[in-house]
Amino acid sequence: QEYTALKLKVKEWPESAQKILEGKLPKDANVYFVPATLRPETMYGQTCCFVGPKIKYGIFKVSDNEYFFLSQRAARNMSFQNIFPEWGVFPQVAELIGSDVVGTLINAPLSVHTEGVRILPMETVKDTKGTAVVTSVPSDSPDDYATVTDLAKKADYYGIKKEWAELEIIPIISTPAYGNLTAPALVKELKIQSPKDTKKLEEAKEKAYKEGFYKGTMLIGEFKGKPVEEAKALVRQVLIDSGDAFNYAEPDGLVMSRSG
Ligand code: ZZB
Repeated sequence: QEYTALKLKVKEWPESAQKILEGKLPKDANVYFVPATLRPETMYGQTCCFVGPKIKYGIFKVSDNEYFFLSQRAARNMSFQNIFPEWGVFPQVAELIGSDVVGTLINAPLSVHTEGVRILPMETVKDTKGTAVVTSVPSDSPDDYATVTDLAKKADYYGIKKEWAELEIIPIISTPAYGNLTAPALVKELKIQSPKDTKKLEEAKEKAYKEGFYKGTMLIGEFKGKPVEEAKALVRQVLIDSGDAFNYAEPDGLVMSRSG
């Protein structure tokens, strides 16, 4: 699986993370949350970024002033893809769980929300896929739309500020079947009630991928008017050229289980 790994720079940590990180990072360090995405063309619509509240994460040193926040498993994989300076080495400077970093303010490259977006909890993040950090595009990802809806409804229960889950969802891609907001349209059509409707969400995701990729047209950005099929690689290249992203290949299950 070939992902685009995005670099979301931390602007402000919550107190819970500050306590843990005290003395562990140089003063001028830039720390990035690193979600892995298959949809770089949707990055204009990022409204937040998810971590699994109970998942274990690390902060890993990439260079003197660059640090990545992701799962240890992803750091290890990246160390064999020339993402860290030394082959197979991924120096860890801190360990946290997702709930420690909920509320972190980060900068999301290309997002219309230039004031920054928040790290929020998502129960369905898998520890075994990508980087276990997931950037949220509720306009085009049914899982993301179901989750932000739920977070806003139960903000107190999740220990977040309601407005963190309510950043405006703007149209990014138009499709013949679902209009300008594919994910909300599918969530409605399939009567998805919560992020726990996993079967229906799986179906919605498949439909959104297919319709978006083969029939979608960009409504925003440098490649506005182009088909998604073309724009995907172009947006990815823009992000890579600006230093905001890099390629990350996920080893397949077979390789993983053979190597332990
Ligand atoms: C932004 C985005 C925008 C995504 C979209 C999807 C969509 P797949 O297809 O199952 O391989 N993702 C990445 N890592 C994880 C994880 N550890 N746990 C849960 N979800 C994860 O899934 C790849 C997509 O699932 C990734 O692409 C990421 O969300 C999420 F408009 O990034 B995506 C129709 C989907 N639309």
